[in-house]
Amino acid sequence: MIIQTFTAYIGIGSNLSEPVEQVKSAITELQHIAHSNVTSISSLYLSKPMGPQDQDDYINAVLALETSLTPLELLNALQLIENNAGRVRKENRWGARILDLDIILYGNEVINNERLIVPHYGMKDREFVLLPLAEIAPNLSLPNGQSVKLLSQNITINSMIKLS
Ligand code: A4P
Ligand code: MG
Repeated sequence: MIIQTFTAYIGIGSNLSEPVEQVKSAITELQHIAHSNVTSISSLYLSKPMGPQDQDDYINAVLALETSLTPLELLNALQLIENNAGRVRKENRWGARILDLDIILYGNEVINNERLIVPHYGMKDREFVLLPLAEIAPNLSLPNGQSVKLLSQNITINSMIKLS
């Protein structure tokens, strides 16, 4: 039997409880997701909060995962990691969080259902997604053909700093 695999790109964000450590341990957890292999990891980036400004700066990163999980199975795995990190879901949109794991892209798929919108709805407007993504996948295009590198070159950087 041939098992189909997809390259998914996962956005990682944290601005609470030692965010650098949160992002590093999330990367370790992502390396342990079943039926999946992490194939590249971006640098960590220090970014200004998008949304309410009365919260700390974020640490963001993006990684690539070869996976044979379906998109919803992958989302379940990500939400389990978020919950284990102590994430409490609050009503306040774009508020502070210990760990946020988003599916940025899943192969060339376009997904739009109750639980999942892929490509991630905000990816094209977020320097903290586009720059780390272009770092690890400079030749990548979105399902609609747009170049990630071009998008990353045209986004406002908002004083984001590449850490390591
Ligand atoms: N969901 C739909 N599509 C996806 C997807 N592609 N990946 C659903 C992951 N989840 C997806 O998510 C709410 C629901 O979205 C999930 O149950 C899933 O079914 P959530 O993580 O509970 O909520 P959220 O992340 O607080 O909501 P939202 O609006 O997605 O937040 P954002 O847009 O991710 O923004 N500033 C900086 N500098 N860096 C950041 O990382 N992050 C946010 C959060 C705000 N400001 C930031 C950053
Ligand atoms: Mg999220």
